[in-house]
Amino acid sequence: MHPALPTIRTTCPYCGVGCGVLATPNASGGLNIAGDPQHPANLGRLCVKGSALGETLDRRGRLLTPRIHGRPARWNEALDLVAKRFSDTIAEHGPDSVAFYVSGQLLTEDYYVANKLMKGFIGSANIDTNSRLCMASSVAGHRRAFGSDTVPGLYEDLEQADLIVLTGSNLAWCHPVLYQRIAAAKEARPEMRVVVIDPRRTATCDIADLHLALAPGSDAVLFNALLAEIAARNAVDENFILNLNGLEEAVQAASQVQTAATGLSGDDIRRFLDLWIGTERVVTVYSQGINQSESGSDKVNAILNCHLATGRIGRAGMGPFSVTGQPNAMGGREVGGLANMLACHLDIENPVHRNAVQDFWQAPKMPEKPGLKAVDMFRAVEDGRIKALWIICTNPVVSMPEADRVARAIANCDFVVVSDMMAQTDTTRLAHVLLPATGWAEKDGTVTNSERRISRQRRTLPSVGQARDDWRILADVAARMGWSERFAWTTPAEIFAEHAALSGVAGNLGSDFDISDHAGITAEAYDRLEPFLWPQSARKRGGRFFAEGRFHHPDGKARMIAVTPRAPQPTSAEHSYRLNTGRVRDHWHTMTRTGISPRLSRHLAEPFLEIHPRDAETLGLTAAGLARVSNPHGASILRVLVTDRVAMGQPFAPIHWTGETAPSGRIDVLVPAVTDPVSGQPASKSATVAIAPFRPAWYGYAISAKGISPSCEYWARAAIQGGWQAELAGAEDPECWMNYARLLFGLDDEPLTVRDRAKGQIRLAFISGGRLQAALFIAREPVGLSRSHLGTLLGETNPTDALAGRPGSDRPDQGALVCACFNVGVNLIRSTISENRLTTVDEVGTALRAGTNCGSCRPEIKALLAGAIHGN
Ligand SMILES: Nc1nc2c(c(=O)[nH]1)N[C@H]1C(S)=C(S)[C@@H](COP(=O)(O)OP(=O)(O)OC[C@H]3O[C@@H](n4cnc5c(=O)[nH]c(N)nc54)[C@H](O)[C@@H]3O)O[C@H]1N2
Ligand SMILES: Nc1nc2c(c(=O)[nH]1)N[C@H]1C(S)=C(S)[C@@H](COP(=O)(O)OP(=O)(O)OC[C@H]3O[C@@H](n4cnc5c(=O)[nH]c(N)nc54)[C@H](O)[C@@H]3O)O[C@H]1N2
Ligand code: SF4
Ligand SMILES: [Mo]
Repeated sequence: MHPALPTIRTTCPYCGVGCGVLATPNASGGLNIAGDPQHPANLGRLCVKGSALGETLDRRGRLLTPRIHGRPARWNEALDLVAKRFSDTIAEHGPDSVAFYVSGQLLTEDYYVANKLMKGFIGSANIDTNSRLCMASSVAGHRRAFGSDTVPGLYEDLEQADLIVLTGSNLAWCHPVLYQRIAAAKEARPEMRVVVIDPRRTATCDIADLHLALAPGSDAVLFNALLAEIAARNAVDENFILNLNGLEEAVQAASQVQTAATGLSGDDIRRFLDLWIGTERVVTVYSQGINQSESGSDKVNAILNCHLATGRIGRAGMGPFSVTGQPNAMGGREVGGLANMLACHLDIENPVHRNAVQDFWQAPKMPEKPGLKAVDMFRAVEDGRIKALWIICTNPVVSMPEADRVARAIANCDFVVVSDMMAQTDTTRLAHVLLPATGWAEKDGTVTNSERRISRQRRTLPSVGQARDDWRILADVAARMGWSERFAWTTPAEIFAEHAALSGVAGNLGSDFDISDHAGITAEAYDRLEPFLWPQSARKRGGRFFAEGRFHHPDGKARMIAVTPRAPQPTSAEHSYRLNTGRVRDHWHTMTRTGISPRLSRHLAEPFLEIHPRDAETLGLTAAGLARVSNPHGASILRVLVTDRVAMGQPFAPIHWTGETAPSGRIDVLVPAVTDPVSGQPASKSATVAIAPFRPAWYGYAISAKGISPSCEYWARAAIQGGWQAELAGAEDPECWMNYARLLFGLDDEPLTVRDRAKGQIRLAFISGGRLQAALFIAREPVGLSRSHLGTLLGETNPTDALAGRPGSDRPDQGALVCACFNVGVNLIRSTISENRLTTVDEVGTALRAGTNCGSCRPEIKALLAGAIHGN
């Protein structure tokens, strides 16, 4: 062990829970990771993604130098070129001919600089962010209701509530530490109730007393029914409603709803209404099942309406709660990183606000109107209105709706700059100039989590190659465009101090976001900065908002919005399935980081389609076979996963696979760019599609210690211990399997080949120095091999084993991985449960350790327990 390298307190770079992480540099140049017991968000807990951070810090795949048209370049050359092309384009076509597309994963300091450069100096509001795909409807809903983008509550409300409603949120997988906090609170106070509203039966339903599998898109109907019932039962808070406008109109609109549209039984709806209305301390948590909709803002307001009418907001254990997805979605909103915001929650269209920010920045010009929102921005790229585009910290070729169209638009743009930490992504591939950014462990700054808590992210490792911090790259370009004095910071601390000072100006104009206590922060104080809740100013420090009924509209009142629910785009005879999309437990978005970790890749290793057994039967789909999903926008091929977790007609597919990991699994090629008219957020969860079996001539499974470069209709690659695996399927047999395998693995050697002509199976193994280097298994049916076993054979010395493709008697097949921390598979858990007649998750933990570290797999273990049948 390295002697006494100090532990550094930092923050997890994944979800919006914003867990504190203890990172200790180790002798091998990496980090040992633990939860920070002192951080208020997680109190020492981490989920599996956070725990595996140490496995994702590899140099492999990193972008090490700037590149111009693919060739390595020097920083000066690259920065000069970016500045010149942006300046020339602006000079010739005006400021609105350029755009930045940035990310809720940037640090506040990076984001601040990007926003200042575009809005204050270039003089356009064409800066938008992947938060448009994520939080825009919540922002719009908050601003309509409260007059500001304010999250009223705190995480501790989740523990203090008597009822938690989770709608459009798979908290168990997407905000695991908050889920665990709720699960622990419920265990301590079993009278606490949890309702999950989701068309799908997710892992989150594990703690639900009631699961409402409503019809997709019908949330506003349900919450309107709730508002109407609140009014009918006189459950409004007579004092609080004095602080509201629009109550009558909202109730009037709500009373029109027909609850049949939810597809729920009258009994279930009544239970929900009784519970909600009868429980004072209620928190309604919502996320992408609400936001990502063609009427997401209305859905948000339908929820806010109920909390406003009952005055259940801003007090202990109650309130609406938009849980943010990305680590700094909130910080991005605070700096004004969306095209329709200014800075510090000020309004771009308000001349007083605009002038105040312009004075503060000493900016030459400011846009008077909002810029282009993400979908419109890429349309403008497509039709040539935007001629220079800078994409930072996001992968739109994968994550934007109509992704193929977005890819074409970027490919045809005159000048595209991409800043990323990784060399090869679907988006970096299209860059004219590629700029290497430092990653999580290498950068200093701040992030804001879902409860408005600002935490330091601290540098824990030296930067890789020539990578530079995003704020510095932006400031260097700004300087080259002629604004060096206004972009002259030398540290993130100085940027934070400026941001905090500007927030004081905003606070004087009535903004909720005011952290002016930190305006003059020194480098030392910034180094020591403890996690704190905003606001932090002479006016207000931390705490909840709105309990006293004062809001940020000019008259100080909140607005209830009359909501007329809208159904999603109808399905048609040809495209009769509604495709739901979302996340899996162990991967993050486009997997550029989590995809490196074998541990995180074992839970779900390929893109899949969850489909109801009756639909599968109708369509002739078989479990573990492949399905082709298509509509006029594009087509995907996905592995079939037959399950009644989804309802008939409502298949689900994950968003994570890319051209790098499974080119036929990119799901956003199918999602139409239909957006919410208020927020501009795309409806990412309701594409209409046709589904048919994809029947390849052959199925394959490959493992290799080096690379695998498949060429066939379907493939999905994943990291395994000591190398890679790939699932394959092809429409036609190649002429020679040996040549195919050589190309696949980039090996010239003679493989050991075993054929079973009767079954049509072929197995080829490349052995070198007595060790297994690579193997390919081909069959006419989906290859029925033990992946968990084969995945451990690379480098092993017994090739017969490799060709057998199943565990020897001394090595039981673990099956799909459930507990990623202790490597425990589904088969072992099942057999241990039945042999020992285990009945609780804790008993499984005692027997196998599964579920005892990060706890992310506890809902799945519970489901296995529920499915276990103990004989007498
Ligand atoms: N493991 C993991 N965690 C993550 C991320 C990740 O990539 N991986 N990403 C982070 C980010 S950026 C975000 S934004 C969050 C997202 O967190 P979530 O919003 O919780 O995640 P999703 O899986 O996108 O969608 C949530 C649920 O919405 C449901 N849904 C679909 N349509 C409807 C509907 O009409 N009504 C209702 N009520 N529900 C519906 C889906 O079935 C799904 O279960 O997760 C964050 N955390
Ligand atoms: N159908 C469908 N589509 C969706 C969604 C859905 O639920 N359904 N969800 C949407 C949502 S909520 C979101 S948030 C988006 C997410 O989609 P994206 O933002 O496109 O996904 P990421 O993989 O997080 O992209 C981050 C990129 O930044 C790079 N990176 C990481 N750290 C840094 C850094 O410090 N600096 C720089 N410069 N680069 C860095 C990573 O390597 C990666 O390439 O997807 C959206 N798309
Ligand atoms: S819940 Fe997991 S992914 Fe989210 S911040 Fe905490 S450790 Fe990171
Ligand atoms: Mo997100």
